[in-house]
Amino acid sequence: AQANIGVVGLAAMGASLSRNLAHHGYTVAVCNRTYARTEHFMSEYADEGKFVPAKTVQEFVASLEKPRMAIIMVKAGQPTDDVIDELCTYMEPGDIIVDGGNAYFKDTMRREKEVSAKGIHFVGCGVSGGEEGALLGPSMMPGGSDESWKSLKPILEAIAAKAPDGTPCVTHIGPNGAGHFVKMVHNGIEYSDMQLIAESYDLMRRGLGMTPQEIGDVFDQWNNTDLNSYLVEITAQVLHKVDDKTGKPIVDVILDHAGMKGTGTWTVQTALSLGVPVTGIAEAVFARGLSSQTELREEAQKQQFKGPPRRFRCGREQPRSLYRAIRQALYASKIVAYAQGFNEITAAGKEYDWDIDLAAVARIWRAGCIIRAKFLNRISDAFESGAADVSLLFAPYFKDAIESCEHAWRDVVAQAVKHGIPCPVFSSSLAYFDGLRSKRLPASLIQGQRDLFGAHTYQRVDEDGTFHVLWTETGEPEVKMA
Ligand code: NBP
Repeated sequence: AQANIGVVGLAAMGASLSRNLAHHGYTVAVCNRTYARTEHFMSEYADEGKFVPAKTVQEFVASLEKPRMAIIMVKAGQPTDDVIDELCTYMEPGDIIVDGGNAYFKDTMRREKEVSAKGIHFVGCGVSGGEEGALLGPSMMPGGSDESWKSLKPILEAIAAKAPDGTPCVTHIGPNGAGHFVKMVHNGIEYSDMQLIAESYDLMRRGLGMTPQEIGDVFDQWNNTDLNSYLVEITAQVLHKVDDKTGKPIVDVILDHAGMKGTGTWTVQTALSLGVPVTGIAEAVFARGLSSQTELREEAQKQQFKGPPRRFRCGREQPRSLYRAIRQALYASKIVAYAQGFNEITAAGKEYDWDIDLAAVARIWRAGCIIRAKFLNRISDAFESGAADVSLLFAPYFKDAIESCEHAWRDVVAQAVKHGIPCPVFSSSLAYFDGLRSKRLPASLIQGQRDLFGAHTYQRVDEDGTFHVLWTETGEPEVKMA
């Protein structure tokens, strides 16, 4: 045995992670289903550190020192199961398999059960930050046994991104699927963050008639505020970019169909089954879905639906105050999206018996991942102090922030609706906030309806127990459906 750790799968992510490990002084065994990829890797990067290339999984396992640690970085789904099966053939009790792919957390729970039954540790580890993160330092969310964490901790801390205060962006999230669950919610929040930025851009572009360059400048300014984040920074970069071929802003040349790989959808499906409203994330996923419904959108164009003029009518000074208002709407909606995402993690923690430290989760998202942002410091402080135990929105800092943004937030949503510019995440986040702060909701009427048509029963405000109204003398609904 010559290698400290190994990586199976040398496509973009696996190659970068292997190099990152080698840059930190580890001897890394590398293996890929198609050996040509391993040869290519060695020809490109062999001089960056100590690598032990293996032609087969058997050779790969034999090259690892004990307890063996192997990180899988292959396509999620069946390929991951195939690699796990092969590794298990040659590994021994006490060895550790880490799946760094984007696995669905329930697959990770199943795999952990199967692999740990053989005495081998299985760690489902969310890895965020794409190829660059994997190379220079990702944010990592490992889930698995305490024992495996003891062995992995020094290595993962060495290769992880470092937050501005120097803390490594990795923590033991919890048992079995906890790490991949938190990574999934991270991606869901990423969807809402991106959609909110896109809605802000659209309001400035179509509502205020600003150019991409001007809007890019606004995002640059916003990056010096509470909104400071990687996504705001790269948004300015995209908006400032001019297409080489046409000389037009690149944003006008790119087709307006947003792609997705499924983690946003999982976040929403899981939230639905846990009964947690994640309206901001859901609307962001649906907005991408609508953007890609090419035929439907083309047909809609042919209908030539009438609508209000999209351009806001405003005086010379008004645009400046409007884009200030848009910034506040963005900040308030962003806080709601994070509050909802953390609520989903809390609910899953209860459902699956994971004891997840939410302050630690916020801390490891401060660098290396796509949603890295200054305000995650505030979020970790809020969870640390216990002020956000029920909802992030109730922590004093965020309550103040929402209250100071509220007027502008309503104004922006009202303007958007009035002028026919869709802002699904701005408006659904506001509706969530208004629902939350309402003492009574019209759900009482819905319960009445349910009791009438289906005898679903109801509960009373003034007495414990379950009740049913005899809505008619015969007990049958009076109004029969046709
Ligand atoms: P891909 O997701 O494109 O997968 C390609 C790798 O999977 C190649 O090494 C390929 O081997 C291997 N593979 C396949 Br396909 N089927 C296999 C099988 N049956 N047995 C063994 N190996 C198999 O690679 P990636 O983009 O580097 O992503 C790796 C993982 O990291 C994925 O789960 C992805 O979701 C996750 N992730 C990606 C990003 C990102 O930004 N790309 C970010 C975070 C997480 P071959 O060379 O023989 O075809």
